[in-house]
Amino acid sequence: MLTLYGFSASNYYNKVKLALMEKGIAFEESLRWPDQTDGEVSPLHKVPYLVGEDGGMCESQVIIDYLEARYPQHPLIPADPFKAAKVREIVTFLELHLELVARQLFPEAFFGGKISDNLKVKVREQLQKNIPAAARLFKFSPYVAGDTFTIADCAAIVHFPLVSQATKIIYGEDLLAQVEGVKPYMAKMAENPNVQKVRADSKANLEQMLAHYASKR
Ligand SMILES: N[C@@H](CCC(=O)N[C@@H](CS)C(=O)NCC(=O)O)C(=O)O
Repeated sequence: MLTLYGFSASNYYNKVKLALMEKGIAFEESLRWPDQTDGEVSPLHKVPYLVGEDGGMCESQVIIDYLEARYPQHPLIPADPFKAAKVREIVTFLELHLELVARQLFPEAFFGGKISDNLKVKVREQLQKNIPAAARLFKFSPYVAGDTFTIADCAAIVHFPLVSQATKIIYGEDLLAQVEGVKPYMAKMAENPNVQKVRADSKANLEQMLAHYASKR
């Protein structure tokens, strides 16, 4: 049996959880806050990490690539190498160029901290460049990478709302709203029962997460 470690309010945790559910792989969840993680499996104490009969590993994309190779049922990455690359390209844009940039706003947007005005300006400039660039890759037909549900959807579904919320809180404007198609895409994805389950679990975990982080300050 596979065990997914982390917490349900984490977007990266939910990216892997959604992939496991969509692939129909049996797994159990075990709650771990970053300070409770196993440094042998997740040396930077980040979540998610996965442990199964083969061993343990961290980094959501590494985990998903492992799951695809190990459990070929219900593929979430196309078999064709070029199409697979195009799916992974979207994941990289979502994470490296959108989520990781917007993440710098999270301490103030979500955790009651303060970030400098300088950083806010810098992040806004980067997002204003990166969002339209990423948007050139998005298909929304109806899935983010084309006509099939892929790992790019597992990433988009969990990362889009955070980029929207963080920029709305910090700048008073959802910088992702400029991308035509995000809203109807998210509405369509919300029809998926696995997405609904992940969202409900995330919501239920949110207050617990805020309390946990507040107790560490
Ligand atoms: N690149 C990592 C990012 C994971 C990540 O940033 N996880 C956050 C929760 S959403 C975390 O564990 N943060 C705690 C920390 O960095 O100490 C992945 O894809 O798994």
